[in-house]
Amino acid sequence: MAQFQEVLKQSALHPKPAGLVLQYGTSGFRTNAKQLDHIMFRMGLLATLRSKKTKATIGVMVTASHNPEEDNGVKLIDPMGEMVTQDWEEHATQLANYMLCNVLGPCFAWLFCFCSFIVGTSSGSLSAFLSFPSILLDYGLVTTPQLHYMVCCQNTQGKYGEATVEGYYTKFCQAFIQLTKNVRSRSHLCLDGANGIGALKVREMESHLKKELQISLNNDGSKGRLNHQCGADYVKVQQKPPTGIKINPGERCCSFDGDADRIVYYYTDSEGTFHLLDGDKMATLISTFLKELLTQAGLDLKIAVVQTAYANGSSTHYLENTMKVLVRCTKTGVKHLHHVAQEFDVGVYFEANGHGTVLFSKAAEEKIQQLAEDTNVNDKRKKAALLLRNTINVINQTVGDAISDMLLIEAILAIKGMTIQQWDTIYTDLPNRQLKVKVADRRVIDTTDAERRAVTPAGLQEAIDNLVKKYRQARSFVRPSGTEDVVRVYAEADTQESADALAHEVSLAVY
Ligand code: NG1
Ligand code: ZN
Repeated sequence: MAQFQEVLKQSALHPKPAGLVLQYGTSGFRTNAKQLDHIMFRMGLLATLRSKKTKATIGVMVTASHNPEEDNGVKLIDPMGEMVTQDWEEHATQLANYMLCNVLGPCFAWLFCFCSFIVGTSSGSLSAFLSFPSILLDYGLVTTPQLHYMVCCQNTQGKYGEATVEGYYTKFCQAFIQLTKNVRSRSHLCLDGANGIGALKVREMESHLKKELQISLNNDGSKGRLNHQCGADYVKVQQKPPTGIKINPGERCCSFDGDADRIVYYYTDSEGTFHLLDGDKMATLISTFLKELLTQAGLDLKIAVVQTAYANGSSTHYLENTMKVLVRCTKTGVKHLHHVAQEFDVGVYFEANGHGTVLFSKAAEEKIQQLAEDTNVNDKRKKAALLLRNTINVINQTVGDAISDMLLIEAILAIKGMTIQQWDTIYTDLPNRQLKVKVADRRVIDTTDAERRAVTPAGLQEAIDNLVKKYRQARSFVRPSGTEDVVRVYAEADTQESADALAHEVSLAVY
């Protein structure tokens, strides 16, 4: 009971603002940083309980991700580095909004025994967690995917890698160097770090790359504001390059988001036209590469690409009809994509916004490993198996990771001798537009069919269907955001004018 009193005393130092109700959304709690103090403290408690339940080390990541500097967020990471399960999202919401003694009273006798969690932040303070007896390690400033990696390493006794930032760089950079060791010409990459933690970490990592990848770093946090007119979300949604960066025609560029779990590529052509290569283009390049290697290796493994409703229709068409790859669509939020990708030997998943990775089943990894070590196979199969093995090692399988994705894409382009323009022409995106609509209560919109159709309010879907019919190759859907108080509208059509007009008309139907 003394422990219970102590926690209540500590909790009183982090009071919940009266009337404030927050929900654990698509990726944890997200709101203005000033409103999050009590949430931070309570997430320390929840991490302790989750550790107790899973008998493993849990992660707590503090990050504003792609949102503006004044925002912040916090989320839990489960033992294998994946997002916390859905039933615990409910517990998180309860714990955030109710009186602590009502929620936690019964479980206090055993609360802090045999449990541990680790914390990391992409910018905010971690002080709310440091008084917890269950805290194992404070990693300080790390990217979100680095903390996911640490959790997995902690719980697999180092089998996935060493649970340090150095260990992270060593694992992924060594794999990159191995993967590209027979490739001669290497060009240079222009990187926008969104003034976030990713820039800092790329700088730290550079010596491990041994000059095998030349990166010029912009928006490294020395001047600009986090995610302000830069970063992956800005580039993707605005469909233009970050402001203030000089980009030479044809130059290969990429942008991270503020916590480096998203990445998008782009270039401008000789006429100054901007070309975006988003998560869909990355999923296509990666799955094509992997499928070719699996064929060359003679391995019969089932590969699939997992997307969301935001995936460009052209990408889905190309993957299904030209590449003959199985495509699955899930609800928005990487936890959903991750889950479906686990059903396959090789599951490539990406949100269009550039958040994604590749998962390999245990059986697939073992088959690849066996073939790579087999002395009786021909050179072609062996070479493919070795490339596959190094590809597995360059990928952060715990979560979408801008740094690891960048190394993977750079390696694939180098191995294939492909320019960003050649990659871009694999298929042509349908023009599209994303809008945000502010409504009184976004929760009145309920969706089905992986968020592609609205069930409520009555008549909304019918109105959208009628608008879509007016345009060619058109598609549109609406859904309430899980991270912002807005409804998102997406539209695509045969021309940019049509996509813009459709998105506008659908947003009027949402009011
Ligand atoms: P919401 O706000 O639920 O649309 C956004 C992104 C998600 C995901 C989360 C978490 C879009 C359309 N939505 O979710 O894909 O990345 O943020 O960061 O990009
Ligand atoms: Zn992010």
